[in-house]
Amino acid sequence: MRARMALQASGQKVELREVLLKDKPGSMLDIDSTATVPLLQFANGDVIDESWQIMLWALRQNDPDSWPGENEKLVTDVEMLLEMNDYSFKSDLDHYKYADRYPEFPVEHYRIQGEEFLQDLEEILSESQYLLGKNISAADIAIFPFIRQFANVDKPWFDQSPYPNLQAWLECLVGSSLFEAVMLRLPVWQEGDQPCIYPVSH
Ligand SMILES: N[C@@H](CCC(=O)N[C@@H](CS)C(=O)NCC(=O)O)C(=O)O
Repeated sequence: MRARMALQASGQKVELREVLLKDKPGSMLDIDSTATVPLLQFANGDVIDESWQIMLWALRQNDPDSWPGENEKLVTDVEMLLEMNDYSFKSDLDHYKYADRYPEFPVEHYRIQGEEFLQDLEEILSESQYLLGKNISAADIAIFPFIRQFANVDKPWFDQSPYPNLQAWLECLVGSSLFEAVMLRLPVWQEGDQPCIYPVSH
């Protein structure tokens, strides 16, 4: 999702192959043993298998909205938030989402663990409209899909939770045209298909 949004924002075109995680194509397994999505392969065979690195690559080609632009300080700031999101919150989110697979604790236990990150974000967003200031940046784009998943586990709970700034931030990003554009469902890729160029030109 975050990689697609960066491609969409930068207008950087790639051939997009939608895959089913439970039925990954052999050609995908051949190029990268981690076999996670997203995966970007270049014509020379180089591969990027981290979504944040794909975002950076796209934005370094073209960054009309100055998400990190050429600003290395901003890149470091995004990376600090992403580290919390990707290495700690993501695991809390998985436990909360699939609490029935982790019956050692009730679902509320996993929610409380995830809330630590929600509290950090709420604090930031009580002082600025977006995570790195008054303008949207790659940090917002990279993190909000995970907060959206967390919120959707129990939306009535999230809507009454003590995080009003986070709620408003999420609503704004989920309602954005950028998010709407990447939610477009594409058919699963099959060998021999016509290339699907993404982002789609209008
Ligand atoms: N570090 C990777 C993690 C990506 C990741 O975990 N992707 C999940 C789907 S959202 C995946 O491909 N899982 C492999 C599987 O379920 O087989 C990134 O952010 O690019």
